[in-house]
Amino acid sequence: MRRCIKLAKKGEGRVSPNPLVGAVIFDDDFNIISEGYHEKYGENHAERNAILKTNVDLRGKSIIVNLEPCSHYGKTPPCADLIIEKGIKRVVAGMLDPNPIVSGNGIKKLKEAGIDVIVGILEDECKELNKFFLKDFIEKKSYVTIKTATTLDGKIATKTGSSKWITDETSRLEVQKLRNKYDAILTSSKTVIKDNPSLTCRLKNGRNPVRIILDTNLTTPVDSKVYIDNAKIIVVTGEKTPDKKIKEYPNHIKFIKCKLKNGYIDLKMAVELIYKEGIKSILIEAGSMLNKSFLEEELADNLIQFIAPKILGDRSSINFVEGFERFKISECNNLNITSTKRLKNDIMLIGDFSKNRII
Ligand code: AOF
Ligand code: ZN
Repeated sequence: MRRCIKLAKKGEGRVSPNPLVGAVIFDDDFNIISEGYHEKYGENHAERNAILKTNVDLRGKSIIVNLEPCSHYGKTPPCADLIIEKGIKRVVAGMLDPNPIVSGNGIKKLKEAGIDVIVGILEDECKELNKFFLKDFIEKKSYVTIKTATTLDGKIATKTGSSKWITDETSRLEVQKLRNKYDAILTSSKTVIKDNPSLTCRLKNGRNPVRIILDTNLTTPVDSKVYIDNAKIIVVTGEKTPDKKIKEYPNHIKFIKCKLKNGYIDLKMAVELIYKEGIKSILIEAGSMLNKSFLEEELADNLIQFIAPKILGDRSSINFVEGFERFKISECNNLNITSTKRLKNDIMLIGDFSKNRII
């Protein structure tokens, strides 16, 4: 199953809104006969790729896959049918498919054909792998992650705005990998004005995510780097923003008008509108105010914090979340840590916000 998960990850950034799936076929002595993964949206599923890659007679063999094989005619015929047709005798699946047209039906079909089926191997890891897909099918919402890079004392910049660089180059490479994985990166007009980031993915063979800018009154310069046309760009603006002002921007930008709340974009509504654009996962790369608003409204599922072994210690420097008035520890936003990774000199901490946990 770990091998399946590893294979599945090769499809990151390429298969959305479909799941990440890997499949391995093996014999009774656990020799691997073939393997495959879902490589690209709309193309063959993992099981089909693994099966079609080999000329070996698969009768009596076993297949392991991190998601229940499908039972429906979609862009390709059902994987369950192909497994049956090839005479495979055992199927091991990591988890059931949350997609209602499949959920349980794939397993049923296989069992009815006399195949030995086992479900739920490394289930938590399989769910973690496909958390965007689960969020989509279970809650009909985009999966939201806040990414930040801080000192040990939680600072993202000095009071004069100096922030280059808090984390080292290995951490910054991880950020590029994240950009390759999420459907979209979201930031604020404030960050665009202050840092003029490009928010592209600069990995070799990487792909650019959709870039989303929240710009209540359209104050970002029309020639900001983020507006350069090599990926889809969405600007969420206030419902009263005049069309005349929108027309000043490059016309490849998609504008979405959104209700305001206390003078700013209503984040709950913005996230719903973004989901309607087909975006299933959002990586927030912004500053302390937007981070705070996402926490306040409990709209974030996940936090990825790169922590550098530096202490700034200045009271006026900028925290990665700012603006709460809280008096009790019981008022904190709590996280369940899902992983910690030591990078060169930094730590990458990943956690789910407890309130929004779907796994
Ligand atoms: C995948 N890749 O390896 C598996 C999937 O639109 P379709 O026809 O490609 O079907 C997508 C559905 O198929 C998806 O929502 C999931 O329920 C099921 N399994 N999908 O894209 C795969 N095994
Ligand atoms: Zn399938």
